[in-house]
Formats: sequence, C-alpha cells, structure tokens
Amino acid sequence: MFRFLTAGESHGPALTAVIEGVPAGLTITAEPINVQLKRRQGGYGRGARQKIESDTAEILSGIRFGQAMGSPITLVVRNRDWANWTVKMSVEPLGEGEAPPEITVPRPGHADFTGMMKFGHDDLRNTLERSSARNTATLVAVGAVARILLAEFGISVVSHVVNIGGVKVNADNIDLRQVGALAEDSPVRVADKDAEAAIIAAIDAAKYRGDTLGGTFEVVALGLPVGLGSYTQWDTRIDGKLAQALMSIQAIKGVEVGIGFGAADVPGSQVHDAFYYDQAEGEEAAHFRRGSNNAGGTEGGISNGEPLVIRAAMKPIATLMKQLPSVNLQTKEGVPAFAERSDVCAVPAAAVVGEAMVAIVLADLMREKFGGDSIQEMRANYDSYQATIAVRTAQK
Ligand code: EPS
Repeated sequence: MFRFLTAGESHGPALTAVIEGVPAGLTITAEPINVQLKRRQGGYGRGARQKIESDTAEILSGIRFGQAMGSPITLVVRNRDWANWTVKMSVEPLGEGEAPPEITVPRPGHADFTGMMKFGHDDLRNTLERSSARNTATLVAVGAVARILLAEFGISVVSHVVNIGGVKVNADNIDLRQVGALAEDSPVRVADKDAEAAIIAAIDAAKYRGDTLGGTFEVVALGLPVGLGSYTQWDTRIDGKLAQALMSIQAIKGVEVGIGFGAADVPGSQVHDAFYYDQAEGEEAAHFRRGSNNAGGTEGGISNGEPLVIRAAMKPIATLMKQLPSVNLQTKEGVPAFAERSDVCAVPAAAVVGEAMVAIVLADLMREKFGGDSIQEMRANYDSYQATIAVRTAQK
C-alpha cells in the first residue's frame, strides 16, 4: 500500500508528510518534488502569499544516496511566512496581553463555522490554519513521489482547466497526449488560447468587484494497465477511490468520470464505448480498440486500459473582500464576514493538486496489484501480468 499522513498549519513553521509503501530501490531526489511544488504555486488569480512562499521539500528520512530504502519517507516544506507569525501562532503559551484578538465572524462557505462548532474553538484561527488549502503543498509533494513510481511503469498524469467562472474552454478536439503540455504554457492552465484571454478578464473583473471565481479542471492519466481496482467490494472501485481523493481537496464540490453527468441525458447507444479488434499490422501488435472513451477509462470499478479522464468542480474561494453577511459567534450580532488576504481564483493550482491526488490513488492501486518490497520485484510482477494480458490479446 502507498499511504501517507500530513501535518502542519498554514502559518506554522512547516508542513510535513510521512509516506509509507514506496518500494526500495526507487530513485528519489528533492528536485522532481520541487518541480511539482513550483507548478502548484503558479496560476493567474493567486494572492500575495505566493510572493512570500517559494516551496521546496526537504527529505528527512527514507532515502539514502538518492534511493528509497523501503522505510517511511518524511518530507518537510517550510513556511517562509512563519517569520511573520511567530507570536500569532506561538506554540508556547503567550504572556499577559500578548495574545492577538480572537477572530469570531465565520466566512460563509469556509470551514470556520463547522470547525469552531465541532472542536469548540472560540478563535476561528484555530480552525482556518489546518483547513487552509496551504496544506495542498504536502499533497503535491506526496503526489510527486507517487508520480516517480508511476513513471517507472510509463504512466503519466496531466491536467488542464476547462472552465473558470462559467467561461468554458473547448478542448474536445485536443489530443489527450498534448493537452497537458498546452496547459503548462498558460497562466490559467487552459489548452485553448481563445478562452485564456476571456478567463483572465473574468478573474480581473471578479477581483475588482471583491469577488472570487471557481471552475472545473480535468485530470488525464495515460499508460494505465487494464485491471487496477475491483468490483468485488464497494471500497475497491478505482472510480470511487478517485472521487474520494479529488473531493478531499478544499472547495471541490463535484467529480465526474468520462462524460459523467452527461451520460444521464442520452440513451445507452450513445454512451457505451463499442469494442473492435484490430489485426496485427506491421510493427503494431493485434489489439482491442474502443470507438470512444465516454467511460473515461474505467468500467466495473476497474481501469480498462483507455486514458483515465476525470473532472472536478471547484466552488469559488470563501474569503471575499466584498464580505458576505455573517454573525459574530460570541455577540450574535449580524456583521460582515471575516476577510483575510486571499486568492481570487485558485482553479489552476487546484488542477495541479488534482493531478497529485490522482497520482496517489494510482500509485496505491499499482502497489496493491503488483506488490513487491523492491522496485525490481514490483517490475517483475508487472511484466508477468502484462505478458498474460498479451497472450489474451494475441490473434488466435
Ligand atoms: C488560504 C489562504 C491564503 C492562500 C492559502 C490558502 O493564505 P494566506 O491567508 O496566508 O494569504 O494563499 O494558500 C497558500 C498559502 C498556498 O500555498 O496554497 C486558505 O485560507 O485556504
């Protein structure tokens, strides 16, 4: 199993992740992790905090001479902003009169209200510090390790944004092998240049109004073998695991696989992906082929060998500079919601986090199916399975 825990507050000293289940012998260095951390920090519409932070990972355990030892891997991402928060976020008790005023007016749509009620906090900082999307830096760092494992088996995970604030991107005719690279060149991670300008204008307009924007991103995984996940129990399904992983990202309110909700509107003849069998020709081996990929790469809770295509919808960020009505939880007086420095739109960053969560689920399913304590052992199991698939696919 590939599993992990994270810890850390948004304005505390650091964020930490401990990962278990990385096979021994896998080459891991900080550099590819830092590449992913930098990608998450980009995107048009982010706030002043990203100018302060320049996220990098320190590896504190599990790696020797650039190779995994099979022991837990600890990653630390330090918060540069901590220097400005040593009193407000002091671990030690503060002296008389040193404590900052309590924040008591929850933002509608944020974790403020639910967290304060559940944990019995009087100061909503005790809730917002951990519920903050700052923690997605650790998810991306863990996802970077998952990607290193997946790359050993030729699996890649990319993303692009398909909608921000209702401005839709037409990416239907773009080759899935190119969509990630095209998005990488765009400040709003869109593969369609026409939509890019309209989206940037929409973000600027929202900022001017003191408002925020959500949107939808798509994650695509290529190179998956058929057979990850299972229909045998509810919690073994690949699509269920992916949905849970994506829904765990702050502000995600919806997930769809393939044509998703669209499949509910049309008859089965227009939904299901017909099978064909292509005979061997030249260099190409005989293979099964599908007429379409409306299923988005999963059938029966199992990967079917087609590209995995999954979308997630993000609501607008809950911190609005033009504050919504709220209530002071102590005095019960109606007042504007708390407003703190924030992003206007974080959908491009959320797409990078989405890639990480998908990579984590896929790495876990690869570990489950192919096992092994070392990368060599895992590869031998993978090769043996692929050989049986090749026999089942070959012409009779
Ligand atoms: C966040 C609020 C902002 C964002 C933060 C998430 O932080 P701050 O209050 O320090 O300005 O910048 O995101 C990050 C710091 C990050 O690295 O993504 C929130 O409340 O969720």
